Amino acid sequence: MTPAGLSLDAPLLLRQIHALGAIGHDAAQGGRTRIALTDADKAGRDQLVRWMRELDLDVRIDRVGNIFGILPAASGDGRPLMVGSHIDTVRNAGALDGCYGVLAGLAVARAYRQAGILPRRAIAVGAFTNEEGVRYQPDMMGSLVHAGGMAAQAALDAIGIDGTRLGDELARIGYAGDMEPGTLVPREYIELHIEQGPLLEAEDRLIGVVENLQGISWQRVTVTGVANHAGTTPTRLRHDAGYAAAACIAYLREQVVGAAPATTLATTGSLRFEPDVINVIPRKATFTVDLRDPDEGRLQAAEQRFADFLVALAAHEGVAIDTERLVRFQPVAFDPGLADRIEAAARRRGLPHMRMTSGAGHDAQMMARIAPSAMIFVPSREGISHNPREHTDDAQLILGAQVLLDVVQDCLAAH
Ligand code: HGY
Ligand code: MN
Ligand code: MN
Repeated sequence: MTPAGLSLDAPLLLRQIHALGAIGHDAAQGGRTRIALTDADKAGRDQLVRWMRELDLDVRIDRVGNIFGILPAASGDGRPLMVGSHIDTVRNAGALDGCYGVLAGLAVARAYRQAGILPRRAIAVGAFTNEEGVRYQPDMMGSLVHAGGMAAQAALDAIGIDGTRLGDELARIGYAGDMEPGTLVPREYIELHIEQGPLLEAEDRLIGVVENLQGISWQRVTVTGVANHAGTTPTRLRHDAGYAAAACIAYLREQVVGAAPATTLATTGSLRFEPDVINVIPRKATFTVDLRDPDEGRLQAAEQRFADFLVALAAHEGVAIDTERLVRFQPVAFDPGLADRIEAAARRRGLPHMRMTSGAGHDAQMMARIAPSAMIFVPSREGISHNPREHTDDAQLILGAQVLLDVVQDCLAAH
């Protein structure tokens, strides 16, 4: 039992994780897909709101569809403590990314309800819109707007990779709320999340005390060459957009990542050729570049090296290369005091833990702009995520949620 006699309903937390994971599930692929503002995302949102109402939380929805379930304070009007994450997913995702943190937040609120007590300050459980940024960029969009880093109107006017307008889709699924984003300014924000990487498992730790989060640079690159016959066009006369794209991907791995400290990461997750026909030299290649590094200087150096390479490649291959910046977030340091509370909670429970950097982007990096924020990680089996094989043992999930409840109570006891 935790200090104030609050206890988590662990079986219900696990049932809700599985139930939410079943929404948008594709048995053939093995995962679930609830891309932001699709019907599947709506179904997930509807289920979350039902669970919030079952706990008699005050459900508030803001203009960009961020959902908050608020457990009121026993008295007084101190700023709320906020926990949360996201419930939108990438394509064919695991069941835990984001969802675990939101549902563990509900479990924290439920612990108070089941004990028949109210917290000293209100507890807000947040589910932010479009954390994944798959359909509409940037990622972490809902929390970015909440934190004042993007105007609500700009988010509503964002055009997706499918040509839809975010605000239209939000209205279509019935989550165009009326609360002004950023209305809820928490005194602290704590996000529980799976690590999505291999470190905790490799180090045989159960809790990650996340001190910082690496910088993220997303861009879309468009190469325009000349379509031509695959059988009649000598190599020296080609302006092959497909080859140029492949050269970029190879350069990123060999020269940008290979020549940099081990911390720089480069990923091309999306690549499209036109006309995408076996015997036609591609006239166009459109691909994405995701660069990350915990150090801002190294991230800038990686961006610059790649930009210089594109200029030289365009000249050498006789193609045009255009880039469009989609996302750029600097590395973020979380609140040392909150990190200390997380570490103390893990230590009190005798849980092996370690301090670490987050490789993935999270809503906490946006909330850190307006409130002391920190994250708690639990292990991911084989470090796998953004993949149906994403897995964390039930016992590990429960321990993480208990640490979250401990930290919440610790914060509420202090302020
Ligand atoms: O891209 C990320 O790191 C996060 O999953 N949106
Ligand atoms: Mn996530
Ligand atoms: Mn994710």
